[in-house]
Amino acid sequence: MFNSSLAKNNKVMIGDLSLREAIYCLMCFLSIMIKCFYYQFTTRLNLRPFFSSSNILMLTASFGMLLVIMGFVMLISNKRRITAIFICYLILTVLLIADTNFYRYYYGIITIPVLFHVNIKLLNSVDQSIFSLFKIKDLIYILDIPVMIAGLVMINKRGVGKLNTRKKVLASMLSIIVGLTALLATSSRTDINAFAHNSNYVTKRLGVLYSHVDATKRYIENNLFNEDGLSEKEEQELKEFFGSRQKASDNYRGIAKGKNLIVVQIEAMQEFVINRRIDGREITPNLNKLIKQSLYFDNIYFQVAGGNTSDAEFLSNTSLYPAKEGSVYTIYPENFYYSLPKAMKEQGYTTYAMHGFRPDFWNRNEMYKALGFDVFVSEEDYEMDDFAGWDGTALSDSSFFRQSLEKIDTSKPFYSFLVTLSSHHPFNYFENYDEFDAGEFEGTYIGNYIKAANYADKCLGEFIDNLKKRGLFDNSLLVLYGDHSAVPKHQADELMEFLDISYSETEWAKLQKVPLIIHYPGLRNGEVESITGGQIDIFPTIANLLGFDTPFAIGKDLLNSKEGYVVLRNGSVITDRYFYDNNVREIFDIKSGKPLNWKDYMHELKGYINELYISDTIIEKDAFRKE
Ligand code: GP9
Ligand code: MN
Repeated sequence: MFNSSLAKNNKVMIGDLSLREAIYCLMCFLSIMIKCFYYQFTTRLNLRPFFSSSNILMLTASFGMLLVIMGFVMLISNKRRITAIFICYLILTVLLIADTNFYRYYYGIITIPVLFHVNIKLLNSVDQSIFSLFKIKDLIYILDIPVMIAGLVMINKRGVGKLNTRKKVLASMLSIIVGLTALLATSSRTDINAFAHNSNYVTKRLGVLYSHVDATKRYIENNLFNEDGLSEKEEQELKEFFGSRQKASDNYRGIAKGKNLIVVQIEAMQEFVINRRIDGREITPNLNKLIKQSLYFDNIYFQVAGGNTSDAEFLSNTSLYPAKEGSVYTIYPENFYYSLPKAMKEQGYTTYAMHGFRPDFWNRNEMYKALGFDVFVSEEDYEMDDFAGWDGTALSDSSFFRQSLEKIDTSKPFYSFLVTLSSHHPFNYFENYDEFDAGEFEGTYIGNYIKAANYADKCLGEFIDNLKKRGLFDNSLLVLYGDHSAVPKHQADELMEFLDISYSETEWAKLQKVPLIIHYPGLRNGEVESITGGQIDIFPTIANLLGFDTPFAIGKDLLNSKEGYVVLRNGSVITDRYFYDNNVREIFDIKSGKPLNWKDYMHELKGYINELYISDTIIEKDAFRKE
């Protein structure tokens, strides 16, 4: 279509398109290609050298995707064609901006399940967090918009070339066929399904545009074409899975039987701040003190996905994995779950979920019912008398802990699940907090985080003192853990500098840990247990200490397991021996970081990753529901 050049009505023509129109299409095309390229590298999904074979594969697939999209636009009427191209360019630009910010916080692309909570999650309370992720260099996304608008106005004024229907269909088909060929050629070289499906792997290999298509395809397959209810095969698989679980020993069984259970999930508390000092000052003096009197697990990974805080709550209260995409709290609040609160209730405990924020956030009001909590104490029940963290309007952890203890009926056995909030990303609130001096890191992202962690630690100290005053400290099983990361990957350099280590994927993976502290008199208090585990192991570990079984937990009892391992939601696996990175399908020695031959571990890995499949089946098919 671009082969002959002649003048018609004072316009330079290329075939039947005006030269201006052709240049405009090309500019839109190139602009989106550059933005896609920028996305892949700013998210660190793709790494230098820019034109390595895997990056060329990704670029070819992105090129193919754009040709397919353009092919469809070509079919639009002559009058509207150029406007349609502009709209298409604009939608893709907005999508890429949204994808970039979303990725920096959630490590994934925006998918249909994610859109389920877009109204609450992205547009309301976390505005501050989301905008803080925008970087000056991201202006690359919008700088050309005025030029494109000017071009659109000019071309529309001067008139466009007229393609007859036959030529339009031909041009469209040509574009689609070339695009699909490029896509097929690249996707056939990418084994998307090997092991757990991982959207980031698809994004890395075939580009962000194609990964949206892939995610939507999967969503439709899973939701429209999947039969409801368990198939016989799936039922058998679940039976085999749960039937084959065996404990290695029976240590500490029932040591805290009949005692209260207090679980605190600490916002963004990562393991690396524990026992760390800046110029001699402890970042978390109260937690460090508690650790000396407790059993401390220092090798516990967070396993959250699109549901972030709510996923951590789900992991520790059900010992299932969070949903593949989006938040299980938002998508599956009507399922039947075997849960920690239900198990406690069966034993006569009153169960409380406590969080000083809006009850509808993360759909907690619905989900806490499904998990079986008797009482949900939310922002509506607290007196909003003190504020700290986030955007300055959230109830402070200090007030939250103080008021929470007043709301628990301690005359009867209880399980209280407390979820803190003050140390929430982006931590700017603590920039001027002068109770902790972050030294050379003052004013930096890490410095602000450390101050937030120090504030959270101070409130935890007050809480523990209060428990002691009320005689609850030695009379309760106390469990504390962090919910998820505080430092997104795009800030990895700052963290590495702070910790004085050099970056590698294995080192980064090893930093994705949260502290897990268990306190009860008679435990191995003062000891550090380094078995590899995750938040999914919290429920079975607690159950053992309280003296009951968890026949439907996927996690393991950390006090009675031989080998440590954790499966992350993206299909990566970390064990006491190695790190399998499912984003690149490579395996490394956990200590030295040296590459290993992953084929030697294939069988073992398949067994671990099967847990994701089992959990997804349970959740997607509501498999525990009896009726
Ligand atoms: C809000 C809080 C924050 O209630 O739990 O959630 P997050 O943004 O960390 O997922
Ligand atoms: Mn959180």
